[in-house]
Amino acid sequence: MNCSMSERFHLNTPLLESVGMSKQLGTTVYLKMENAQPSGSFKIRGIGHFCQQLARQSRGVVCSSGGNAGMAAAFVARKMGLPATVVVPSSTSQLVVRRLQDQGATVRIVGKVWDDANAEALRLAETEELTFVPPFDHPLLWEGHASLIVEAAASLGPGVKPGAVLLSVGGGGLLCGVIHGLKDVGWMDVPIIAMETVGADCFNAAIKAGKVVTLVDITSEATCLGAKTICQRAFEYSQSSQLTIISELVTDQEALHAIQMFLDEERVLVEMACGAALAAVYSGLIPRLQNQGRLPTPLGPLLVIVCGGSSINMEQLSSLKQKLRS
Ligand code: PLV
Repeated sequence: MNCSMSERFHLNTPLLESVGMSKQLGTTVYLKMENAQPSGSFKIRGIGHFCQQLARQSRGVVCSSGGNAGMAAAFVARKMGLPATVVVPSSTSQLVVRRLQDQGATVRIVGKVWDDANAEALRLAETEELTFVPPFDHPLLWEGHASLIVEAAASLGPGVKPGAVLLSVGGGGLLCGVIHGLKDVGWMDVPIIAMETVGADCFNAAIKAGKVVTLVDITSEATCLGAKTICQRAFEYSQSSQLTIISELVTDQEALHAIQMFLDEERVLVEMACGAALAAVYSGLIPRLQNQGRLPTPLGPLLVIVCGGSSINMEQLSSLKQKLRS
């Protein structure tokens, strides 16, 4: 049965306390479990909101994606009774292609990285008169993603404020949404730790260059972080004196180690894009930032956005272990 048009598509996700991570950091760590969303990641918040606003009269939607935005678009379109086309690059795993098809989407594989797929999705939107669903660069997406901070604040209860928020950055949509959410709940002074992997680091590269730059290539296995250019709004936020955004990188090996640790400790399997954020805890980055005076000591509770992701199963995990062994 289709959802009514006024209904939202995302769930209120649990906010769990991680005993293991809290012990490691010496402060309470809260996990916002976006992996539990019906599409497997936080993307459904923004994309659900976007489609409610813009796709009601649509002939169908087309989304360019590394995978998870497409999963959200496919899920939402199915609930709205609309056809969905998802254009992914060849770096997207077969596993995700299958999962997209299971959600009822038509999948097209175009180009090597997301930017190539995006060009094709824009072309299809134009020629086939479909609603283009962007994966990260749109104010309605950010408005939708903001709900995860509002929910986390409600779960923490009055008087509890995070010492920092930890998240992953691909094209910057999650970051922009989290900032909207921080504004909504009056937490603008909470530092944000924005994680990318080496080789999928367009945000870090922009900050270093002092302007938005386009990476030559994506060389990380965290392909869902693999936009070559950060969205303009995320870069602008990085330059704002009202916000503290700490941009840091981890290697693919560190992200992989993090997803294995998270599986062992929290019994939850997430993809590399999410591992990038988790690695900030497991690789010792947080105390290093404290030692450098970039995060306060002692640190208040850490809010970790467990962004999730569908590009992972036991087979994928083994193949990543093989690939990254060295
Ligand atoms: N993934 C986008 C962009 O890919 C996509 O098309 O699915 N965590 C997960 C699990 C993700 O899938 C993504 C983005 C991010 C984090 C980063 O979010 P963003 O792009 O809003 O910064 C190229």
